[in-house]
Amino acid sequence: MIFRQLLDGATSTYTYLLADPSTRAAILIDTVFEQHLRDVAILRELGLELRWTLETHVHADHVTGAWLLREATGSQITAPARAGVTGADRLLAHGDVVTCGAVALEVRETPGHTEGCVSYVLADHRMAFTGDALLIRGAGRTDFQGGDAARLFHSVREQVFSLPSTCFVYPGHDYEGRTVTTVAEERAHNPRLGDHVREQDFVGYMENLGLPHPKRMADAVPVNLACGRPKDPNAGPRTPTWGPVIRTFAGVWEVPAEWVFKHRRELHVIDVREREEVVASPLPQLHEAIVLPLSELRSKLDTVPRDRPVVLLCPAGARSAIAATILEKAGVQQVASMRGGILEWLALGFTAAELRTPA
Ligand SMILES: N[C@@H](CCC(=O)N[C@@H](CS)C(=O)NCC(=O)O)C(=O)O
Ligand SMILES: [Fe+2]
Repeated sequence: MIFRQLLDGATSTYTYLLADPSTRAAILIDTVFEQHLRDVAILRELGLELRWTLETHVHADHVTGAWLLREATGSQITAPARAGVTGADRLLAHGDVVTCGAVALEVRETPGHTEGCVSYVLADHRMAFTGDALLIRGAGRTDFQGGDAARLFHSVREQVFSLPSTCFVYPGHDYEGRTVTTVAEERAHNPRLGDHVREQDFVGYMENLGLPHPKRMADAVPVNLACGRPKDPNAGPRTPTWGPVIRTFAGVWEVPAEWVFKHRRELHVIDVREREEVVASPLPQLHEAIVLPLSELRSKLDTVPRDRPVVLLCPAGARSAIAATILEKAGVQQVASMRGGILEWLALGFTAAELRTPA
């Protein structure tokens, strides 16, 4: 199985990617709206087709990326049946199985953090995704959205701690950067829910957490109840439309050399090689390209034209990637690095002169 654990640092939320290596079909568990382009990038770079998005619950601290991903990839939105959401393609109840090629996830209702929480367990019981029911050495709070400490106690004991002791447990969040635990570890060492803790101790513990409500709760919950569909349908991180621009998992906007060639007269092309390199290099200067070396870029930001999209290039597309990031941070709206660089340009059979604009 292909497996990735992805982090949204702003909310300490984990998103899990599971995919079948032979059919390339993929599942994402608990996506984050703001991480849309990251999720699309990892799917593209690993050659995966997103089949399902899964939620462990209606989140109170962040907005799900499920709706954006369905728009972008045609994936199907699932949600726990008891979560009360509208707009899902499939509602999941206890005992249901979500399959995706050879990957199968069993649905276990684990209410208590919220009324509609579920956990997902791999069919061979090697991994469980517990959302905020069981956290590493902790448990999700139980003070809103139908939360109930006694129910959570039974959910974890009966649905998670009954799994094999070696089963890996992947939580929905970790606020200390811990990534994974096991059933045995939590049974032995979880201070709230370990085998040594009685139900009334857990309830007393949870009633006295005294946490402020999540900062984004009032905005996030209604949107999550609509599967992440924002009130403004154009909101959210989207792929630009000025060209076939993609955001890589490395976080760089890129366009293909072939497209740059065809559209070169509608762009500003900037060569970020050093000046002496442009003169001495066996790689020719593309004639209409502006030479603005990477080492000068930060101090000459105001010389970068902004009236057309800006495409950056260098020998292989490495330095131009950094340059694109610098310009993006400087507020240039339409900017991308040319994938593969001048080497790719030449490999495609284009010559240096072809960037010349006819007089
Ligand atoms: N400071 C965070 C709070 C996040 C929060 O309350 N997280 C919930 C999960 S949605 C939780 O159960 N936290 C457990 C804990 O902090 O012990 C925010 O404002 O978003
Ligand atoms: Fe939560």
